[in-house]
Amino acid sequence: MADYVEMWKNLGMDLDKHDNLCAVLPEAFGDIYLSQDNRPEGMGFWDFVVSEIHGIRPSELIEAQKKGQKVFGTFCVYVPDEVVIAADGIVTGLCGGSQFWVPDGEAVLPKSTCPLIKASVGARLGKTCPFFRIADMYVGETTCDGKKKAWEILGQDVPMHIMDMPQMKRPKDVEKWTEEIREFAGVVEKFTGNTITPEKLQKAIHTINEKRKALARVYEARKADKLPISGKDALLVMQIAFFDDPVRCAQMADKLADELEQRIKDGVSVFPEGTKRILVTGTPMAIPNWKLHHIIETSGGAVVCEETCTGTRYFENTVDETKDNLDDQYRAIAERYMGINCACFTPNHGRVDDILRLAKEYKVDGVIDVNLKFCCLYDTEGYTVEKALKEAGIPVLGIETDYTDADAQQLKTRIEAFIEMLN
Ligand code: BJ8
Repeated sequence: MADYVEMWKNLGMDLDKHDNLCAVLPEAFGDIYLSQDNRPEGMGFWDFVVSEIHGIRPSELIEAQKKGQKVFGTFCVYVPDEVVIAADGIVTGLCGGSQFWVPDGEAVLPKSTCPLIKASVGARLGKTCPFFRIADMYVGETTCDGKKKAWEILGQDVPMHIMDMPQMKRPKDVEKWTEEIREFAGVVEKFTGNTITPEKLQKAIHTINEKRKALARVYEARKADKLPISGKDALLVMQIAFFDDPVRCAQMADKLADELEQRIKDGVSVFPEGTKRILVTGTPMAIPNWKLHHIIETSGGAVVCEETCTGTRYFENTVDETKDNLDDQYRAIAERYMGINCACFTPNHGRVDDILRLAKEYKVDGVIDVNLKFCCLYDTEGYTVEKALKEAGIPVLGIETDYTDADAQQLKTRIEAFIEMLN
């Protein structure tokens, strides 16, 4: 990695602690990623982003700030990037995916909080992630109880806007979410000093739709009988999509998709024939949480799709681009986002339908339903998900895990047995 020490110092980071993180990440990435055979050449870009993860994009963001742009940090796929971009702002995803940040989160949160929340709070308060230092404003949402309370703590340290998520999907809830988006637009306009016009919003909607379509192409390639890309690599693309520049991200995902489509034509596969195809469902996997995918793909399985927020929930469905006034545009944005099926909604039949559909589309042999420890929402919904899968005759394994390696061996044993059973 190039020398970014001065930048990190100026961001008020804890350099000694941060050095420890920088020391372990390359080795982990080498073991998990670079050890894979026959990876697509197009992964070079995404590997490069990881190799410079706390340097290159943070310095781009700082340069943009110097030119007057504001950076908004988000934690959930319901927060509409389009609105921020229409006001010349920049969005960066902030969910923490490393155990490294958990102890600093546990200093202020109960241990029985989900690791994603603990890591996100810890990354800010421990001063060990440049993205958390750079963001001018955080945007939270009222999805789960743990997050709601975490916002109150983070809000003492950084400007914070919270979007009030509906908990149901009735027409009046879509109405409410439309209003919430309109209010968010007002906050963003005030914070950036820029006005959102229908033209600017239309352009922003198009930008994010293009990114969604490019990511969807990468996923489409994973439906092929011969898999042109591993699940680990596809997951990495998704994780980086949360914080990279959206236009560049779309270009690089399209380039990768071109290569994958060619690989399909050429019959190139990264897995031996007969490798069992696994759909992963459940809680999101923020970077650098590669644990489950690595275990599955070193246990005789291949992850062919993720029904998670670091998967299909992030890119499926686009916003209607034909609307030409703000009222209709906010409504169109609300409708697209309310189509995402997070376990925070009740009832949430749409998610079960999605899982059954994806299992068919990606021709899966089995499903692994993963829950981050202490996420009550996905844990509880696991009952309904697993029941529906069993009724459909699709083998399913429910697991619960966190960011530590303490259960890695035990998980490997269970996953190996599950894949063996699929044979
Ligand atoms: S749309 S999944 S990104 S809320 S933080 S709910 S794991 S206890 S992340 Fe999420 Fe938005 Fe839903 Fe997706 Fe559970 Fe943890 Fe809460 Fe979590």
